[in-house]
Amino acid sequence: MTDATPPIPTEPSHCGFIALVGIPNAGKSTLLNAVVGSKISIVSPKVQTTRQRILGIVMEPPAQLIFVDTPGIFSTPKRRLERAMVSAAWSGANDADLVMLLIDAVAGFGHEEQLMLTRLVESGRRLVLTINKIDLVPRTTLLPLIDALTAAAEFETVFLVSALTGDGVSDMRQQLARLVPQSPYLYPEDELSDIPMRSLAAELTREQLFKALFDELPYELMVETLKWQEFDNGAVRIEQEITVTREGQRAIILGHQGAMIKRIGAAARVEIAKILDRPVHLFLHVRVRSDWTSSPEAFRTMGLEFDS
Ligand SMILES: Nc1nc2c(ncn2[C@@H]2O[C@H](COP(=O)(O)OP(=O)(O)OP(=O)(O)O)[C@@H](O)[C@H]2O)c(=O)[nH]1
Ligand SMILES: [Mg+2]
Repeated sequence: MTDATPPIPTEPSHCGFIALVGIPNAGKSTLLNAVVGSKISIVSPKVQTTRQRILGIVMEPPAQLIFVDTPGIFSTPKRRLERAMVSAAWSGANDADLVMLLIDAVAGFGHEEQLMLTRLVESGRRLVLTINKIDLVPRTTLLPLIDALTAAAEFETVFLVSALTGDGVSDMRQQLARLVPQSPYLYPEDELSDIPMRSLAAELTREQLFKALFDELPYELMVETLKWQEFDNGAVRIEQEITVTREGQRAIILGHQGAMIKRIGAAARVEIAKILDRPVHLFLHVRVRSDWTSSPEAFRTMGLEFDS
């Protein structure tokens, strides 16, 4: 006869994908970084910053929350790149267990949000609502906004957050942990994202290009990490290529006597070194390729579908 001790009851684990969708600039990437607690996805005051789906993985035991940052959705994508981005956002939404509609409290519930919400309701996905940027509006404006949105669709819950200050973010994590389905964890517990370091490093350079150039930033710009060499002393040598479509854009990025590219490189190097936690030597080249936006290979590099 064995004297078996009864198994210790353990809580079943939960795990699910939560897609962050919203119009460009709603603060999806800022929120992703805030929930993960690390810079995974780049952010800028300009619209259409995020180009591909990026996962942010959060442990909230007994749940693992897999957030999916997506490009901003808008109803009139014209260029091939825009179409590919909007399409990547919709497929992020369609693959998720929960879709989080992110509404910018300042922008409110406008026409674009209405179109998006109609399509989300038609998709039959489970929806949660997040009003972001609450640091920018008086509290009294929030209630009518929530009323209008909850009248238009059924949301399982409503969050009020400021992704920038972090207000409401930890409460959001805890509540979402109860909403994702029962499932084993799908990623290792110490993983923060699925984005390869080479791609994140390229994204961090793209972020500095946004910051430095702002209004002069060419829309058709791509950054790619070409070489990555690790040395015994811990340092990393990274070579990246910035591709633009016209010579004039190249000149803007280089700046007078190369001053602009030097500044961008220095700032990007600091950001990349922060994430890698080791010394970084960064080398940037700018090339002109007038037709890169009609190259299927370039889209693949960016993680986008060419024929969207
Ligand atoms: N004041 C304030 N600003 C915010 C907040 N969240 C985001 N922002 C700002 O809004 C701008 C856009 O933020 P992003 O996170 O890049 O927005 P996004 O929705 O990812 O944009 P796309 O990738 O272009 O679709 C940035 O300037 C952020 O600093 C917030 O809670 N409060
Ligand atoms: Mg973004």
